[in-house]
Amino acid sequence: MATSDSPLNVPNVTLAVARLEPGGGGVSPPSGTDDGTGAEFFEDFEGLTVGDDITNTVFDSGFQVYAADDQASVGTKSARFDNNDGGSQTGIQKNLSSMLGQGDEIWVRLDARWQEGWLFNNNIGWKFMRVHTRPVGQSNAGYVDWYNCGGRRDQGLDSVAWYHRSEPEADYDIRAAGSSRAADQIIPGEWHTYEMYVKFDTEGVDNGGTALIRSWIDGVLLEEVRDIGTMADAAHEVDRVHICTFFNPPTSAPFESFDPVTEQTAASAGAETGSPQAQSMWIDRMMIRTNANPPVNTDSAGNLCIGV
Ligand SMILES: [Ca+2]
Repeated sequence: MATSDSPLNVPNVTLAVARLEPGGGGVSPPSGTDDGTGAEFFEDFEGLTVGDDITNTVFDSGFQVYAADDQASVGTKSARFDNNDGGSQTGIQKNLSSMLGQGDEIWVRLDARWQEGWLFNNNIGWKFMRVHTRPVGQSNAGYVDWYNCGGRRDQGLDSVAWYHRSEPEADYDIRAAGSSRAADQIIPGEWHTYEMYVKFDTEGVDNGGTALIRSWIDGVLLEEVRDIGTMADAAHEVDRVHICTFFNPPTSAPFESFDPVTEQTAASAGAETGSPQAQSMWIDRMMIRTNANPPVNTDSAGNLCIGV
């Protein structure tokens, strides 16, 4: 099904991520599937016309996201995200049908495949999954994020493959995980299943609140963040999800890309303004659930999740 990605046709590469060690969380994927019944959002892209820009049809906003049949995790179609060299605006926004608030929960699950030879923007990272919070009816109070990146030097983090960030937390706390076991990797050129869960509160469960962030790859728990808030104010609301949104280029040198083949950074002209190069990625089988219609599966630690 998958074919080589020209012109950046290089062997499969790896981007290391950390997983919880055995005993620290789930170590096997959940069983069963979720057909999307009652889900806030589910799209397998099979009913779409190849080539159509779907940023304002399937989704509510975005840039250069198309129905495609050159890759798919299930069926024959997916959504392809095309990034220009130096581009900073690809990605999509999906609005929720009703606002979430304190105590509510959201799960965002999708299959994703990065083109072989994909380069991440170093230093600031790349916004893989985001959930947006705001004061009621106003513009912005920050996002809860899953970033993929090569590092974040302004935070003293090198060779960091992914991290979670909670902007609503006043200190912009960052949870980072460095390279780990070879088996625990994001692999460009292959489809894998990624999921993020957020429970919304002003304090984490370890600090007297109920806020939690969890993430999974292929149904295996990567991290559980227990000690930071996910809302700045209990009266705020959660209105939308962003997927694979723009790179937010660094504002000062060094302008670098992160090469997952070598896990090294390099000077990159494109990284000064956005994507380090022209490159594409695909998503499929995207689902959003909330506590109004929660998932039916659990991981091996008993955590509710949409699953694989
Ligand atoms: Ca599909």
